[in-house]
Amino acid sequence: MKISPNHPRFRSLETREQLVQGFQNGIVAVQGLIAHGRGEAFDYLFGEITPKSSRPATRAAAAFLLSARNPVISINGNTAALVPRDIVKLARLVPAGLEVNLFHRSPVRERRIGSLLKRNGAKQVLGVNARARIRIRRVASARRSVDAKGIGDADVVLIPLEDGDRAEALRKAGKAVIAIDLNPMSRTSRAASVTIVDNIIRAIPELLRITLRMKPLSRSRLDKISSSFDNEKNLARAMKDLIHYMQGWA
Ligand code: PTJ
Repeated sequence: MKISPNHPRFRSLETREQLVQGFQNGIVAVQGLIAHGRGEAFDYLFGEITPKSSRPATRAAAAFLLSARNPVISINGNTAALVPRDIVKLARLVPAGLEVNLFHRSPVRERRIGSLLKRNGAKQVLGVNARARIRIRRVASARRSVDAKGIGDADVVLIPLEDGDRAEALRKAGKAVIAIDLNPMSRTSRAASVTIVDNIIRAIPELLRITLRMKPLSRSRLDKISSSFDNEKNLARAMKDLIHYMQGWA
């Protein structure tokens, strides 16, 4: 479907279209369309703009990524369909590994997502036909199985649009977890070390921009930014952003 850029809901409709095409091309799980609907509802309540609270979270996320020993970005179907180019650029900039890790696991979809990332400039994609896999304890889904060289060995993991179960398990495994989730109340948001409460279509380009700007900072400066970030307090700010926008309607 061709959407006119003059339509007042152009960006939202275009995003839906990207996901539908991603589903038709075997990238997005059918459940991914439902998950997007939940995210979209929150985005609507935030006024479809980046909440103020996401700025300190984005800075903290960049600091964690840039100072990590082995940072890895976990890729699911929705992420691959919505931000393939920028997520690869971010991985190359940090540099961080890219690992396909699906909730609704299928080897065919893993391979398709891997090829899509490669077409967008990724040199190596982990998690596709991986021989050396290990299991993360306390995860009750297919996401428990991770690449031993990727998420298995990572000290910092970026998990856009994740389920709470694995976010909690990754923290328990001693990893720093960066989540991107429009729902500030989700289990993922609360379990993460840093949660960027924003739509992934805005959050990843912004994270890319901030990471580029922070890349020259010293290790001690990065450590100061990451250690002074308080996720619980920042999620409370995100709730205030949401209430503030909704009060404008009352
Ligand atoms: O491709 P797969 O098989 O790995 O599956 C991916 C989905 C997204 C289907 C899977 O991870 C899933 O079921 O996720 P959940 O548990 O529904 O959680 C998705 C979270 O992401 C929810 O809290 C949504 O509010 C949030 N969300 C959805 N769309 C966006 C979003 N957050 C930011 N930006 C979005 N565009």
